Order: sequence, then C-alpha cells, then structure tokens
Amino acid sequence: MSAVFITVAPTGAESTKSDNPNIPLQPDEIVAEAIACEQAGAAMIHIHGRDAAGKPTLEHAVLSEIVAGVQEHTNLIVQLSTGGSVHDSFESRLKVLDLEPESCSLTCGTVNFGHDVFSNPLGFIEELYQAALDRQVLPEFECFDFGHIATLHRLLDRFGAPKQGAVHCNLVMGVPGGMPGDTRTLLAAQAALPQGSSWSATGIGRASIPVLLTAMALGGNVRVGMEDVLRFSATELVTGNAQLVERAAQAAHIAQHDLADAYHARRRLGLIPLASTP
Ligand code: KMH
Ligand code: ZN
Repeated sequence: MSAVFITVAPTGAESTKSDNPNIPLQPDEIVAEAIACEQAGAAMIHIHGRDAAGKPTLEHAVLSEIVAGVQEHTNLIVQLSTGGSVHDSFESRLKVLDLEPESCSLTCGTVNFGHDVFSNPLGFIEELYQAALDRQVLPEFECFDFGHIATLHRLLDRFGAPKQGAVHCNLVMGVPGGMPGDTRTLLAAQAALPQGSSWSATGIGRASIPVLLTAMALGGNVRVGMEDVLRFSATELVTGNAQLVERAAQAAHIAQHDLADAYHARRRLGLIPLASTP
C-alpha cells in the first residue's frame, strides 16, 4: 500500500470564535489541538499565530510559544505560515524565517481572496525562497491558481530545488478568487506540477470533500483543518481539528493508503537524511 500524510491547519488568519467557537486561537489551545490531531493521524502542522485579542499576528514571541509547545508535546513537522494575513507586510512575513522552522509555506503568486488581495509579487517570492534556502527551511509551495504553478516552475529553473529536501507543493483550491476545488481542476493542477514533486491538496469550505476524495483517489497527501473549513456538514459545525483529521484518515483508509506518521513524512520530504535511518 502507498502511504499518504495529513497536514493540519488548525487556525489560519481569517476566522473568529464567533464563526466557530471551537477554533483554537491562543497558543495553549493550538498545542492541545496539535496533540489531538497527531493522535488522529496528522504528520504536519501549519501554524498561524493570534494575539491575546484573537487578531492575526506574526509576532515572534507568539509563534515561538506555539512552536515550543508543539515540539514539546508532539512529533509533528512544524510549518510556519509566511502568508500571514492579507494585511501583513512583506517584511514581517519574511522575518518569520528568522525563527528557522522545519518548514514554511511559500505562496507562488498573488490571488484575489474574497474581497481582499493576497499579494505575492515575483520579487517577494524570490526573496522568500532564497531566504528559505539560506536557512535550510523546507518550503511548501502553495499554489492557489494555475499561474502559481507556472511561477513555481520559473522559481525552480532560476534557483534550483531545495537542497535539503523534496519539492513539496500544496494545491489550495476553492478560495473565492483562486482555482475551483473540483475533480477535473485537481487532476489538471496535479499534472502541471514539476515532475517528481511531492504534493498535497486543500479544499476550502465546500470544496473540502471533493478535494479530499480526489486527492485520496490519486494517492496524494491532504491538508485539512479549521483554517480551511468551519462546517463539518451543511448542518454541523466542526467540533475541533481532530474531527477533520479523523475524516481524512478514514478517507485514506477507504482508499487503501497507509498513513505516514511524522517520522515517515519527514523521510518522504527529505527532512531526515537516509543515512540516519535506524
Ligand atoms: N491567510 C492567507 C491570506 C499561508 O499560510 O501561507 C494566506 C495563507 C497562506 O494562509
Ligand atoms: Zn495558512
């Protein structure tokens, strides 16, 4: 059986407790969700920070507190968001890399984001990628649209693949303004990725189920979590991130894939050198 891994994105930068009271915002809440999600089958966590009032922040003190808690209590691969919120400056997003996480998100282009714009001009993408390479932080290339995949090809042509690991991409589908989250779009997007790359897919809101099922049918990895979806069904709110991880683990089981834990996901992503295999 082939193995797939699950990333959980528990918080994001957009939703509030009034959207869903179960969303974890404070460091202790995020760490508790991380523990539950690892037990439910997650291998990686994509982290955003919030301040005491619940507003998105890239403050290093907040991010460090979350990372320290996750690392103390879980073995999850830690990925820090460099996307932040649509209001964050390029400078503060770049500075996230000074925390030298194991992985970072790196969005490969600008996209309309509802009525906002998530801005990622080429110069910024290149700077972020070079900083990640310098610090040996493994980027996860976030592609919200087909043009982002074209930019990823250009980035790799110009600067090469990460030396410390795989080219790992996440297809983010169903953002209002990005590519739709349906079967035929996922098939086409996955086929357009650089050959041999590792990939996962994320469906936003109503796209979460079609994207999850299509990714599993293709043997791809998935990202799920309350950053991306707050309703479990038309009539139920998500009760916690572990509920979404459990559903993704069930889908993997039905599709007859093994679940890669954090250790095996690290091996797949080249985060553990083969020479150190026990
Ligand atoms: N919050 C979005 C504007 C990322 O984490 O890298 C950007 C985002 C992507 O969530
Ligand atoms: Zn994010």
